[in-house]
Amino acid sequence: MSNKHLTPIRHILREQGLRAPAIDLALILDRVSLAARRIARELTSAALTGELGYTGTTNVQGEQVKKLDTWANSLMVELFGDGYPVCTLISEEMEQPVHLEANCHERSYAVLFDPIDGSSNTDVDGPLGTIFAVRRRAPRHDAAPADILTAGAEQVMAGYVLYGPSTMLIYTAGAGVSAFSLDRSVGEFLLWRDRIVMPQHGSTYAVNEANYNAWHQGARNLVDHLSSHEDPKAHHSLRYAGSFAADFHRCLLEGGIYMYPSEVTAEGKSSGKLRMLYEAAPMAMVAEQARGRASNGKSRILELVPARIHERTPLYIGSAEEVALAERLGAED
Ligand code: P6P
Repeated sequence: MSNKHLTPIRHILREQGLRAPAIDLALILDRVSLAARRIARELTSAALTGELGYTGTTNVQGEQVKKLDTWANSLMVELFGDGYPVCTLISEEMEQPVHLEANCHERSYAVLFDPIDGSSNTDVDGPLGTIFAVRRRAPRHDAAPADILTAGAEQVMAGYVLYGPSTMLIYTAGAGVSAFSLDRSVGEFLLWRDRIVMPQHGSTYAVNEANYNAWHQGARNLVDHLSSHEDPKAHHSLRYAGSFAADFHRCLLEGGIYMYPSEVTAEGKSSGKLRMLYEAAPMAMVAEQARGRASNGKSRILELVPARIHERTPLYIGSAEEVALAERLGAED
């Protein structure tokens, strides 16, 4: 059977070894796919429709909110509003979860997402992403997210959309990583790569080096090592897109590492920037399903249990060798 006509829905319905019933995941992936196509269309016309720029508000993260952040978040809430079997939505743009009691059934799910990843790129036509995770809700749950605050290993599906020269949708449901490219002529995502395996090492690293002086010494040692010309085999080039989805996509296909080290304050405290539930954990599932790794500098991301829905973490993610090097050099010490 030819793969070139496989859409995400047809693809997941063929998958074996999933972590939840295929029909449930297909219904959810259908909504994610539709959101991605609507966002892709909006991004291409935003400059002409006045949808660029800021709303003038700040989100729960304390970040200035772009018009496209708000628009994309509202779209996701709307699409999942009648989105059985999803009853709970958690977003970077919403302080509290949205709970849709009417969608609570024997099998209910939460979708956790960053609707527009890389917002600093919206007004300069840079790459952007949407990152999503799917977790199954406990049998007897209510609006409180206690049963969602578990290790990332509990995710049943995760992935991201990359809005670049093309629009790509990448997902995993525990049976490997698959990538779909949007055929704009028919408005469908079609299978591009199946069972993607991340190279064990790469030749690029992605980090905002402007924060170098605020990092732990271990993170500085790591970047000094990767950027050193002493050992040509160890040397990596810096590629930093300002969008986690874009930088991670390069690691997935060509190897390498993306990192966002914690920054140490004057009081000696440190915390990361990336949010665990809807940035680090979903991408960690994709990375591990492609034989890559994801760490907070000390521990496997998918073993960490967040205490709050917007909890942040330091992050080192990508090829197994580079992430192991980050841990070996004590990046967060
Ligand atoms: P900085 C976007 O807000 C994001 O979460 C990632 O997509 C991106 O890699 C990072 O933050 C950019 O942060 O501090 O380098 O602008």
